[in-house]
Amino acid sequence: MTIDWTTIRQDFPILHQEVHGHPLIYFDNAATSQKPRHVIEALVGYYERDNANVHRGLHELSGRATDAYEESRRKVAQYLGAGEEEIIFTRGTTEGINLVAQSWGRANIKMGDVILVTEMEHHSNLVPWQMLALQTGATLKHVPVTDEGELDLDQLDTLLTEQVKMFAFVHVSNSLGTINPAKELIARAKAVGAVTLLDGAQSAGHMPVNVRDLDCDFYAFSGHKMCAPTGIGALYARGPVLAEMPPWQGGGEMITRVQFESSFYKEGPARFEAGTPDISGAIVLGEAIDYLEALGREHIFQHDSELTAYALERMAEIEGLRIFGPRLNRGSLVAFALEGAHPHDLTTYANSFGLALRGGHHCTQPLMRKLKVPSTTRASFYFYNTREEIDRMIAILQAARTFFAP
Ligand code: C6P
Repeated sequence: MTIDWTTIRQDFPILHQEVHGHPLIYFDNAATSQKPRHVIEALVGYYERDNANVHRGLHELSGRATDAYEESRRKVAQYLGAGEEEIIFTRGTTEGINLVAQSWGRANIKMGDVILVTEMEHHSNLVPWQMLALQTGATLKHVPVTDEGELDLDQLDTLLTEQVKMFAFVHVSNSLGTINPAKELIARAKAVGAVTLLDGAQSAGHMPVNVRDLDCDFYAFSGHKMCAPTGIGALYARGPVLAEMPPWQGGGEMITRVQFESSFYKEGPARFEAGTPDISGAIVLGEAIDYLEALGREHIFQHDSELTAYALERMAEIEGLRIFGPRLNRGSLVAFALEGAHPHDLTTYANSFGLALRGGHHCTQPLMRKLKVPSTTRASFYFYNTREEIDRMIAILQAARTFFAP
């Protein structure tokens, strides 16, 4: 199947505008992706036709909203190769990981246990485990990152002991682009009896992901990084693990019977979806999945990889530009530093030419310390970006080199 990516670009109304007198180049896709018309119209259509609360009313609209909400759960399950009873709707990756830490974690982690993460984790996959370690007396350890920006797998044998009860790590690093060998790491964790959580924030919308094949216990992702709105995401929890998890938030819809003294909880995902959920978000996440599936994640991955390889090749032409992360086998983002330019100043400079980059620590402060930089500038791509946009970025960075020359 040959995809005409320039036609696909027409599906994204926001991309066709000028910023500061220049055509917008949106290279901040790792922070959030843009939304195709199909998704925007589905959101409007839901509010114009079907809006009602789910699982509550016995009227027509409530029935429609409930059916669409549950249909979307089936789509997420299929997208990840999971069962629909294993998919919990969340606000996004951050909430999914906090749910696991506070529900599974408080029930299973005790004093003396080890929670293992890596040095390249986003704060979302670090702070919730720090909180759990403080609550339980467990110890938090991390797998170091090599100078090439990959996990130091030689250290893993020493770190992965039988004390490790949870190994939580990022699938694709948002600061380095590294694609971690998830399947191998999960197998090694299982061999010592550890439960595994994969932070899928940067992988879910960019590559084929099958949780059964990966064999992880948990996989968390955010809809807004894969063409859906902000405020919705999902957590995959392996059936037998989910069945043993206590609720973490109490309220409506997660109970079967409530008395003053105590309550009885529902089974399955409903136990973890207290209160009115983001109904429209969940439904539209299903629409975004349809959109991505029609393109094919293997095609998206291939296109994004070619763009990234081209960006790396062209960026090598710029003197004084340091690129972070591995050369090969990386996700569709490039973080860099330009000699003499603070990342925030460089990002502001780029913005004056309509180029949206991200400058900052990208919520990976421990990694920044390892790299010995306060922050970096990052360009992150998605399937609607073009080589021509990369050429324009190169011209802007070349001009920046002169502008910021020490
Ligand atoms: N990274 C970035 O610009 P939420 O905020 O819950 O949707 O996703 C959090 C998150 C977790 N893990 C990884 C690997 C991530 O990249 C992110 C979000 C954004 O890189 C915002 S800091």
